[in-house]
Amino acid sequence: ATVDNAPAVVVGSGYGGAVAALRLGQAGIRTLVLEMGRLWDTPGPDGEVFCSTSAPDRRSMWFRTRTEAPLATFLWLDLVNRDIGAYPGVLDRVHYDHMSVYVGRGVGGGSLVNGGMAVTPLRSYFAEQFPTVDTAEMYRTYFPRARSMLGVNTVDPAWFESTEWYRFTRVSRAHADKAGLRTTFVPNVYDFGHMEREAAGTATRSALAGEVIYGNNHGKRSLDKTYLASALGTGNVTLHTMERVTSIRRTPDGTYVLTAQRIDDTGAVVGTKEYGCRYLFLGGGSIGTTELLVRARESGTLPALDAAVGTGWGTNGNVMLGRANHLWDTVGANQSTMPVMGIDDWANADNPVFAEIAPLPVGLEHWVSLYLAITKNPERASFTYDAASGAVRLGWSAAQSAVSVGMAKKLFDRINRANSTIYRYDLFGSPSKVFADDFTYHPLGGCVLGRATDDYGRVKGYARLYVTDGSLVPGSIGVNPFVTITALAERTMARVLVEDTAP
Ligand code: FAE
Repeated sequence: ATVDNAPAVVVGSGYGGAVAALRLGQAGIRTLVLEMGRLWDTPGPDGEVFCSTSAPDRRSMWFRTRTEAPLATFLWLDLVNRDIGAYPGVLDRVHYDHMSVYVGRGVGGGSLVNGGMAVTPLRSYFAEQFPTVDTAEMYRTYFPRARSMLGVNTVDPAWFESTEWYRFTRVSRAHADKAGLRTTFVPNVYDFGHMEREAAGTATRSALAGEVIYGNNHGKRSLDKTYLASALGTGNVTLHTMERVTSIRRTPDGTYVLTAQRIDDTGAVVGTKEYGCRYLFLGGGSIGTTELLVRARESGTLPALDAAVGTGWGTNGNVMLGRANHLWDTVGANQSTMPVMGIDDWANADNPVFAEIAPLPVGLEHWVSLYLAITKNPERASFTYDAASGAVRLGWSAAQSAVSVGMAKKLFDRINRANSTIYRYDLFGSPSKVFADDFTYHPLGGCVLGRATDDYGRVKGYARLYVTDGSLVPGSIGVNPFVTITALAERTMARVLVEDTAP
């Protein structure tokens, strides 16, 4: 294969990749972004870019023949999942032995499929997780920069109190109140003005039409509309889609050479390309970037990578669960898919938990209060390389998930006791499964800041190689992670562009 050269290459177009691309482009550095997923801008046969959640088609999931939605069942019936054709769909579920990880695939990465919750972590917990980072500077400069670039906004409290679309949230708030627990509004990147117009019938429905995990056709400020649009607008950034980076090596003159497979809509590899670059930014996400670097170290293409590469991975303590409400406590058939409130018990030193009040928009009354709990699970896992198959494995165990469950259970037992309610047993597959602890939406770590990299994301052992994504976060941040990932990437780029790219 011939080598195409660019001064800078960015792997992945999620939060970390998008920030890197924009700031490189603005600095006048010609940059190539390599993304394994599609560009989601072309309507399908139904006139929409993304498929609906209620009738998912091949656009829903990354090369699957059946969807794998987080809620497997409802009343134990497999009503949720559908057979689909294999296609580079927007949501992937990556399976490891005892943990599967949901990630977005496409230009915009996780921003295409996520709930849009844009939460700045508690300052004291950020400082605990990142002891070498200047916290004052983060909260003064990089968090505000990230929020403003991402288009973070908040629901109008008066509208929230009156709309049928957030009745489910108000019910959960009342139940938390009864247990003496604090709730707090959570900002979002979904345009709440658009959402109010959806409710009024003057805008096409997206959040109010059940759209989220397979993409939002309207209303959401995903990265393709924010950072990436600005990056392309600099004129210095080029984007290649459907190209999966499989290996990284370095030539004696210090050029990084990436091998990328070009895939087609059936998943077949239709070509292999090589790209050479002087500056390499890894934004493949916690599992994407970590897999690339673990493979590079273990297969000997980047042998000087630190032993910390592949360690310090966690699930942000994620657990999903549902409570069964009394018949008179209806949550409503109409539910917005964008969560706007959390139960904040993080200050409880005995059992810190932050729990998002999540929607279950199936279009009928179901009396379920659903939650995504973020617990302070201290368990971490490492990735290993299997030389025979070339596979990278994650050593997370079921016992490590049980720690998150124990913490979530403590909080929700309290809420159930105060309201004389019970858990729902019919949502996660087997008749006894109350806590969904076998998947995470928040993969974090693997190339932790200050351990696998220096304090700015420069990879130890290799000059001009950087990590800018969720792999920098040491397994837990206590809230939904993309604002933190974006702010840390802004901090890295501000430093690197000043110190490392001088002519
Ligand atoms: P990410 O956004 O995953 O981007 C990585 C990109 O790199 C992807 O586009 C990949 O396709 C691409 N890629 C990976 N490997 C390669 C390769 N070898 N070659 C080429 N391309 C590659 O990484 N977080 C919040 O803060 N609030 C929420 O409400 C929220 N809800 C979520 C809901 C769901 C269903 C999911 C799945 C996640 C949610 N998250 C939420 C998590 C959030 O989306 C996630 O932390 C960020 O997307 C991670 O950003 P990164 O830049 O690390």
